[in-house]
This record gives sequence, C-alpha cells and structure tokens, in this order.
Amino acid sequence: MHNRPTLLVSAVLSLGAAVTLPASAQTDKTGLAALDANGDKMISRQEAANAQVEAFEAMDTDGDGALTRSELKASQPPVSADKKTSRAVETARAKALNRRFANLDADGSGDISLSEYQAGMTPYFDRLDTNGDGVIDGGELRRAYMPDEDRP
Ligand SMILES: [Ca+2]
Ligand SMILES: [Ca+2]
Ligand SMILES: [Ca+2]
Repeated sequence: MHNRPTLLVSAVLSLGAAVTLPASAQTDKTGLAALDANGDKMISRQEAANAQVEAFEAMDTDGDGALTRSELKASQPPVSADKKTSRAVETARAKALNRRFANLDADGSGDISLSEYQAGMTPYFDRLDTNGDGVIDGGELRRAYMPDEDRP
C-alpha cells in the first residue's frame, strides 16, 4: 500500500499550496482533494494553477496583490516549540524563507506578484509530471516521493 497520505501531502506542499489551505482541507487526510478539483485523482495544470491562485490570495493577507516577506513568513507552518532545537530550527527556517523569497521575487522588487509566484511554482509541477502530459497522476506522485528501494 504505497498510497500513503504523507506522500500526497508532500506533493501538495511542493506545489506551494498546502501551507495556506483552509483548515478543512488541512485536515483532509490525503491533501490531494484540495488540489484535485474534479475528483479524478489527478492534478491537471489548470487545477495546480487554480490552487496556486488560492494559495497566493490566502497568503496575501492585506489583499494588495503582492506578497511581502512577512506575508510569506506568516504562511509557514508553526514549529513545535523545543527549546533545544528551536534556535537552530528558526535560523534554518529564516534562511529557507530568504532563499524562497529571493527565488520567487524574480524582478527583485521586494515583493512577490501573482505571476512571479506562479512562475516559481511551475518547475515543481513539471518535475512531478514526469511523462510531460500536463497532468500529475497518482503514479507520478508515488514515483516522486517513493524511495528507490520501495519501488517494484
Ligand atoms: Ca500583500
Ligand atoms: Ca517582484
Ligand atoms: Ca503526467
């Protein structure tokens, strides 16, 4: 049984959506349903694009059509507080945030527009869509997240 929910959640995260999904979708065990609008167990480019718009709008808390660094930071899932590791974790997260922000802010304007955000997410889709048919199916999700030794 390779169709483990965590794999699907990882895939959704890679598409940049899960961290900002509504609470109802976050409690969805697969996470796929939030992206798979028509329920065919596959994620089309259009569904991914729609999810990206939703994710963007959810992160753009002041609704000005651009993501600031603090808006992006606020979208990160909370870390469990452990005094021993929290400092290192926070440092790593801050670095990751800076890298992510710099990658997405392609024109260096200091905020991320929707088109910059979508352009930044496209490579994730392309990487998952290994046969290039414009749809991510369950097999492609599993191949992307399954360790080699788990493969048939
Ligand atoms: Ca904003
Ligand atoms: Ca920008
Ligand atoms: Ca495909």
